Order: sequence, then C-alpha cells, then structure tokens
Amino acid sequence: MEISALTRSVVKNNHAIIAPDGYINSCVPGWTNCTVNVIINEAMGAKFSQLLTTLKSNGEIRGETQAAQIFFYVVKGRCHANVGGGEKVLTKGHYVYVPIDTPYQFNSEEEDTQVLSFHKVYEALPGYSAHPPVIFDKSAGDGDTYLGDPALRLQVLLPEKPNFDMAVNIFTYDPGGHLPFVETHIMEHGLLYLQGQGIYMLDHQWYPVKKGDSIWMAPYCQQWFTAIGKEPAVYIYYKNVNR
Ligand code: UGY
Ligand code: MN
Repeated sequence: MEISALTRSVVKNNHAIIAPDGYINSCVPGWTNCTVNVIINEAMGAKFSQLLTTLKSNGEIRGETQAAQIFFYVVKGRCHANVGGGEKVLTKGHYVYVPIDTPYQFNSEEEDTQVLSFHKVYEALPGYSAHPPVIFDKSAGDGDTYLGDPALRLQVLLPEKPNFDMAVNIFTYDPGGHLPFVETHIMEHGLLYLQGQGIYMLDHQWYPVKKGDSIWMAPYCQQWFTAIGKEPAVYIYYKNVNR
C-alpha cells in the first residue's frame, strides 16, 4: 500500500510544486457538474490564478469576467464554447482568450473533459484597447526551435501585441534537452505538465516532476529544467509580459 503521508508537492515562499494527489475540490458559482481545483492563487502569494477543471458529460463552465481576463486551454475531451458571441466545438489543444467584462460558457460534450485556465487582473496600457475574445480551434503544434537548440521547441499561443499583459506558451523538451541557462527574471510563471517527465531546479532545490504536475514560480525564483525518460517533456505555462 502507498504511504499516504508522502507527496512530491511542496509549497514554499517563492515556488510550489502541486501534484494531483493533494487536490481538494473548490466550488465556483456558475461552474457546475465539474470538479474545480485551484492550483495557484493569490492566497499562495501569486499575482494570478491557475485552475484545472474536470467536467462530467453535463458539466458547464459559465460566467462573466470582471477585472480578470481568463485564458482557457482544453487538456483533454470535447466541449462547446460560447464566448463573446462566437461559438465553436473545442477538443484537445484548442484554447480561448476571454478579455475583461465578457460572458463565457463552456459545455462538456464528453465525460472527463479537462480545461486548464489562467486568470489575471488585466492591466490596461494607455493608448491601446483590450484584445477582443478569440477562440483558437487549431491544435497547438510543436513550436519553433528555442534559442538555437533543436532539442527545445517553444510555441507562443497568444498574439505578441502590447495590449496583452499575459503570455501563454507551450514548451517541448526532447529527452536530455534542458534550459540553456538558469533563468533569473522578474516575470512570474504558472505551468502544467502535459506530457513526460524531468527534473526542475527551483531556487537551487531539485524536484522530479511529471505529467499532471503544476508549478508556481514567483518573480526572481531561479529556474532550470531538463527532460528525462523516453518521450519529450511538454508543459504549458503562463507568464506576465509587456508591463
Ligand atoms: O519564458 C520563460 O521565461 C521560460 N523560458 N521559462 C521557463 O520555462 N521556466
Ligand atoms: Mn522563465
């Protein structure tokens, strides 16, 4: 039998690893027939939230954004999205950007559909208007070579425009691929592993991580990663940008 007092999850002042074994469900008004796990949040010291929501076949995610914009990404399954008047059926790898003051609705079309979301209070930029809602129903691919290393690929999911104050990217590492240097930066991250495994160094501590794990990195939390195992390691991550 597993010893239930053990976990790989840690929560420190400037980083956290959250493995699924520690999840406790939350209730979010309007998000019904689904399991909501708030993985990263202001309560932890972060300046954004990261949620993972698993919908039953009749599950619904419905609301209207206020101060915070939301980025939704379909991790698995199938759902019908209605955002800011646009409608589409979404499957794995599709994603949606919901700006502030915008109604949104997602209805599951398959049991266990899973949706990742990043929520951030929008910081407007004088002279620029907020980007309208977008439903991206083309699957995210492998991405472009990162910093000249073909073992690393980065796919940028949102338009690189100054009116966006958040970026969401997918990072793919072939086994043995690693960040070219220890990153030390002001931007904050939240991430979810979609595939594979590896070793993350956070604030000079070393953690084995794998598919299903999430990580929070506060500003200036030093970070480095290498992929191990037999398949590429892939994570989707949030970053605050342009402000
Ligand atoms: O965009 C980034 O800062 C990215 N290279 N960081 C990371 O994957 N930990
Ligand atoms: Mn980084």
